[in-house]
Amino acid sequence: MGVLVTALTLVGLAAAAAPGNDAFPGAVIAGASGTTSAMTAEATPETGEPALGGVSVWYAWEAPSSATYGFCATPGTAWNSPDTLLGAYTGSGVDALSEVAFNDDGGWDSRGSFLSIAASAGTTYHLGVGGFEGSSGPFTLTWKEGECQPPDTSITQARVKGKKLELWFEGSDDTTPTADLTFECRLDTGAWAPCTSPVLLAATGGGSHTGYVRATDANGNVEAFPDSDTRALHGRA
Ligand SMILES: [Ca+2]
Ligand SMILES: [Ca+2]
Repeated sequence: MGVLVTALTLVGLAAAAAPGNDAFPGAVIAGASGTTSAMTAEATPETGEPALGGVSVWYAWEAPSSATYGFCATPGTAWNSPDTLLGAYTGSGVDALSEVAFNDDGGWDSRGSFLSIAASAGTTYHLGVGGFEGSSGPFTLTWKEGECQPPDTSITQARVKGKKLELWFEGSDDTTPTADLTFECRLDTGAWAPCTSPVLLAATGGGSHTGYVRATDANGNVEAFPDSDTRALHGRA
């Protein structure tokens, strides 16, 4: 029994080692759009590879059409979330790549990496995800035609009106004009509903309540990390 437990432990340790797409060309991703979750922890550099903080993982993607495609490496909100780097390259070897685009900082807290490339149908692009100064951890890679960087909302003012929470907010985006953003709001775990600033969110009782606001841009990118404001509401309307 002791031997079996030891063997299982070793299997577990092996699974926590380098990601499966650590070495170029890594994992194949396909299609006009998609999303995949991955990890840069324990990733290693290869001789001659582009500067990706020494924690590179790789994806190979063949463009299904000639168009602009956006790629986004989005870290989560967990304690071990990385500050990602993202590069798009062409070429056949990890030490002979030509950079098409590169991004360090993007997104709501500048830890994500978002880029767009003018892709040619049938050309294979290599996407490398790394981390600033070796920062590593879990992230999500998404891609779609156009661009994939979600907008960012800021709650600029909040006011308690009895059992209601009134919020003023504004949004910004890399490509969509502020006036063309759409917003959704909710109170606590309620359903998202279209809203404009200022919004009045009604609670059924007093106590601590949290209002959330998220934006969607013209390319359908929904803010992943909504802004929120928590207030103690009064028991009476
Ligand atoms: Ca690597
Ligand atoms: Ca956008």
